[in-house]
Amino acid sequence: DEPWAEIGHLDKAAAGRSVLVRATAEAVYRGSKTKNVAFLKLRQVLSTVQCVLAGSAQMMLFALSLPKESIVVVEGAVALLDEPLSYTTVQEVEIKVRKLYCISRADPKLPISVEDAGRSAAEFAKAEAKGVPLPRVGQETRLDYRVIDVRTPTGQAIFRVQHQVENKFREYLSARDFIGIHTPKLISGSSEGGAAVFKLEYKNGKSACLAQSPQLHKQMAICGGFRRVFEVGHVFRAEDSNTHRHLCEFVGLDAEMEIMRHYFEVCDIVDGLFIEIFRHLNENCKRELEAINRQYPFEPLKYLERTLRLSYEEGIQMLKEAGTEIEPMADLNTEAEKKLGQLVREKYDTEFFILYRYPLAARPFYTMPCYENPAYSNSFDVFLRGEEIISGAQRIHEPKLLAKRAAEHGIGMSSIKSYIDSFSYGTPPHGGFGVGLERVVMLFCGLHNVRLASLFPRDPQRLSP
Ligand code: AMO
Repeated sequence: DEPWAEIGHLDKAAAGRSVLVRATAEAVYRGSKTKNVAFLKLRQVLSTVQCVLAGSAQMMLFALSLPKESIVVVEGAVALLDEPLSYTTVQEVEIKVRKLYCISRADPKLPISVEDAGRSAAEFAKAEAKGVPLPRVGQETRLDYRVIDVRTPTGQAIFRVQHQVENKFREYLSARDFIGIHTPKLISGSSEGGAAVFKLEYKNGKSACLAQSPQLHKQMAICGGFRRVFEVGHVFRAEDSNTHRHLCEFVGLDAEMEIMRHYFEVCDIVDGLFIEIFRHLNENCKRELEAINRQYPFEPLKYLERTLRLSYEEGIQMLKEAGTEIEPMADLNTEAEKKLGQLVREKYDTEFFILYRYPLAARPFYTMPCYENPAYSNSFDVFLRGEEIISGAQRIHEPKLLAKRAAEHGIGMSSIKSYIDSFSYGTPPHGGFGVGLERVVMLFCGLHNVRLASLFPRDPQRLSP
């Protein structure tokens, strides 16, 4: 029999059982009514349980000397409680401790406390109103001590949600004949055009770039005959963007597929995939979403069973009618995106939609122009609560046009020659999309900063921990 018990599995049915639990000592209290009793609150992930120490004065003193966040092992019996507890997640039972061991003693002076890092704005306000303000830990300090910061219920919950999004992405696409691939992150030139690229020294006098996306190689996988591919991989952007939604390194969920008739086939995949992700999170991550909601309150995402598709022109029209000044053939700025998100929500009751047929000038060089009107393109962005989470498009698969477009964007032929040449050997029409994983988690969970959804975020100021 496996002697180790998990706190999350302790319930009424476990009463009477002998258990061995390894967990974090979140807090120790001296009994207030009875003198010879101490209580130890143990934590694993999102679950906490009360342990009672009675009988041995030596064990009680030892418990009371344990610094918070130490790792302990308790051996004891699960006992039914007369009244449910409110300060632990396991409420119906407690553990009557027979033996207590300390496996790893935490520094008694922790740089930040888990409790402080996990407080909500409402808690701070309430304490302040009472005249006993609570210590505030700034975001940068929290990120400096990320291994403590992510022990909060919110921290644990966010990365479980992230894991589910990633898993669903793989699962949904695998079930539709996509195969997972891995493209190089060390590449010879920029993959998205533009200057936002990390350059580094390679071997033999060559210089290299960190891939800004798997764009070129995921398309080359289509040239390689794979028909439908996806990748979950790191993406590097050297943009000097100090905003709530830009990271210098993030996780890209990318897909690329043959198109049989129309690039809306790519939108259909995005549509089905995300409806499935949202359904899954709402049904299977209730505990995680509740934990996040306690610290950062948010409303459940409003979305339709079939995702709203709005043309860029319709979007512009809505913005104009609402009095927003807008350049019709330029890309939307952050403010306009937010505003459009709000207008769409009011009109269509959804916070998730696809905006398609962008002006060609606003898109990367590899984007297929619209056949009927080449000032536009076969492309789309997807918005969640007024912010972009996905870009996608049909790609140019005709090498001469591709080379011409690259030149127009000022992209040197030398670094992308093998990419352009790939389209000369027989390539089906194709398209795809790229998702920012941290953005999806941030926006679905109503978080105010993408750094909260990145385990060890990298931004222009931060390269550590
Ligand atoms: P794009 O550059 O729009 O498109 O990136 C795709 C998605 O990645 C996320 N994202 C970011 N997330 C965090 N920090 C950043 N600095 C950042 N930049 C982008 C966004 C965005 O929608 N090759 C194309 C995709 C394609 O057409 O297949 C591309 O990279 O969620």
